[in-house]
Amino acid sequence: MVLAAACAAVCLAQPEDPGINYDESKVGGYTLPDPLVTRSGERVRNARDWREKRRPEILGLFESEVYGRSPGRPAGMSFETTSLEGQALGGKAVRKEVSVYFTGSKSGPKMQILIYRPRDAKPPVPVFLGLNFGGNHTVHSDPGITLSKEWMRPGPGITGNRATEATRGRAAESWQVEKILARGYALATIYYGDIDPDYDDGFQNGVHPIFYRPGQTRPAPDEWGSIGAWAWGLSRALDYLETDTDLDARRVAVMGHSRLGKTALWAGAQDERFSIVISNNSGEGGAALARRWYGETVKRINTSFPHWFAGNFKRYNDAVSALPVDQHLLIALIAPRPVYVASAEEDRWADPRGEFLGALHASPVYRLLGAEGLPASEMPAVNQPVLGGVAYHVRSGGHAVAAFDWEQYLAFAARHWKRR
Ligand code: GTR
Repeated sequence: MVLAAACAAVCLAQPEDPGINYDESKVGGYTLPDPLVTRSGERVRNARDWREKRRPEILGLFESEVYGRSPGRPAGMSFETTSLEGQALGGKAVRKEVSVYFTGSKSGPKMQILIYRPRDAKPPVPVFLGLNFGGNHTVHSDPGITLSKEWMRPGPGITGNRATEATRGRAAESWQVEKILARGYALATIYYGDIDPDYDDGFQNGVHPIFYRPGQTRPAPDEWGSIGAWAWGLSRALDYLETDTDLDARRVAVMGHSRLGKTALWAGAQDERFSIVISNNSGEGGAALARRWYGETVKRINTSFPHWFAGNFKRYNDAVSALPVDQHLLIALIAPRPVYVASAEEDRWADPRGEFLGALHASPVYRLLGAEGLPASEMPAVNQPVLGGVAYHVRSGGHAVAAFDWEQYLAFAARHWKRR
């Protein structure tokens, strides 16, 4: 699988790396920034203080120090339905493909959204939205999905950095399209490389150059990296969903795995139109606390993937305690909207306990806003989800999206969407 391959390159070297710790007794002490105290020491006493003072402060810090500032919606952006099939998946689904032309020009950067919705569900249908790693054609073996022609990382079934038919349906396990449809929900998905190919090219390809000022050749140190761009793409997809009367743009769950789990959190933190946010094994730079010395570190992620974060984030490589935020505050930015953080037991690189603590320490903000936090104070047993306004589970097995994960996400969404 693409994910396993991506991890293999980096993760195999871990045991020899003295900067990487897997011993819980060596994690050491750390002090987290208090979600309910501003930088100037003012206590956040109510929803209004949070909204007007602390939330903008935290959001601004994540922008300038971690992911970088992103632009808004380009004025000329346009949408085009490129295919529509009313009897897809043996008659169970309507399948649609939509091109999003970011600048309005068909020859400029664009992304292709693949949408399945249950044919027998009454519109408007709630949506799960997520970026995929290998092209839209990998999420199901359906021969009607257009094969991606975009750049792909070398691997099985990839020839000259382009996908071949051999990769069709390869990620079906991770997407569980039939399960989503059976619940009465739609799935909308986009190949993340449409937005920004995932390699360090100094931000020459992808969407960054659209926004360069005259003479600018790369983002400034406080401007978006690739995670910022992918999250921006999710918001542009939501712009489209708002125009599609078969879909309910007020009930969109943004979901992502691993680097795309980091992306889902950042998208949900910035764009309050997302109704639910789901982070699957997002690890460092996602739900896991950066200050915990366990598994991947800030320095390591910035070294392996120099293009993911804002340039400024590298200043914390050897000074993580100087970060004015930590990842619980990213989750807190999603409050009071429901958020689900999921770990996998063997995914130590992502620090399951650190992910749990990220969810736990975001919870005071949920409670301040009158929502339910995480209904647990200790990490739950394996395969025992805890579901509140903040939800968490640690699944048995490794770094992946499994059917078990989807079952929890679907139940979580049903529970929250029913209440509205
Ligand atoms: C790893 C990276 C993780 C995680 C993962 C993935 O190599 O160190 O932070 O994002 O890749 O996205 O598969």
